[in-house]
Amino acid sequence: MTELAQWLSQQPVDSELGSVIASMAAAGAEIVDMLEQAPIEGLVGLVGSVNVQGEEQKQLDVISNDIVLKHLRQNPAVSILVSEELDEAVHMENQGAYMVATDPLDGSSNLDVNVTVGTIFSVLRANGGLTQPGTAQLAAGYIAYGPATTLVVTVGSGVAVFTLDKNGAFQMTHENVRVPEASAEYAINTARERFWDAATKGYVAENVAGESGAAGKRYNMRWIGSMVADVHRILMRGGIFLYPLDSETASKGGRLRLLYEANPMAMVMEQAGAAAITGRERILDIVPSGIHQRVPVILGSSEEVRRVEAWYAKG
Ligand code: AHM
Ligand code: MG
Repeated sequence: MTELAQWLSQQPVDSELGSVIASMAAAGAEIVDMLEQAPIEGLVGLVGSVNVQGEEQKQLDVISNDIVLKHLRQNPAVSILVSEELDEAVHMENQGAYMVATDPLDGSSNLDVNVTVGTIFSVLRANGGLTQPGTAQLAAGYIAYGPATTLVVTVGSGVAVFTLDKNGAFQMTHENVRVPEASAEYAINTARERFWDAATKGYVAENVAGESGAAGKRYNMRWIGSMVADVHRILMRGGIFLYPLDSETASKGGRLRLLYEANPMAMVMEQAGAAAITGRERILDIVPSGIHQRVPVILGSSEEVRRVEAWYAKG
């Protein structure tokens, strides 16, 4: 088996960039230790504060953020941290070459029901400024805390998957993962149908129509409501995930955040042969207007993403 450190040493990345990925992996191992004990320790529910996004923070969101911050502070290669849980970017007292953008605990509304959640991360050059497009990412990935703890990472040459073993080491369990181009599974929060635009309504209606619809095949709907879990399913067996711009999220630009949700997932998808768009443009091409910017997200199997894109092109 190939351990993460060994794999990193074989990748076209310098040892400092490799160390940033190793720090995120170490933070993930500590977060899952904490999550496994959280119900016993009584670490559930809200902390009583609201983050910059106007969302209530859970205790575990705050603790996970602290764990990531601790690991990155210990790494002299990292000089800037952008986090979903922190209003402002953290500038460390070093000249480290790298910046990390992270959602330390995505899907935390699922924690009280023991559903897979995860840590998402994006690594960029620190000297490129806070608002670099996703194409500038040097590495990206996520750690999914499910039945197994899974690290998914790309450094721009394919996607590798590692599983945390009992000794605390990440062992490679899939190399060069490819998302199937065709799929018959879609993921969208259908309770929001009344807010959808014509393209989303048209695409989903075709899927619901099954064999008699324009797609000519029967679809299944799978929605976990935890982006890491939904994206991981798509990475491993194909499918499409949609959180489109709708009439309710339009004023904010969308639901999901560009720097630490959409961009890292888009890089993983593209590196696995899949696609990621807003409906009208490639996610990785967007130049952010702010560190907490939101965007529509449509990602997954390329045939399905192209179908949605065709719907957007109609109007
Ligand atoms: P979070 O970062 O506050 O956890 O929000 C992100 C989550 C995603 O994991 C998930 O895809 C989406 O929000 C679910 O949104 P909704 O509750 O509107 O269905
Ligand atoms: Mg999130």
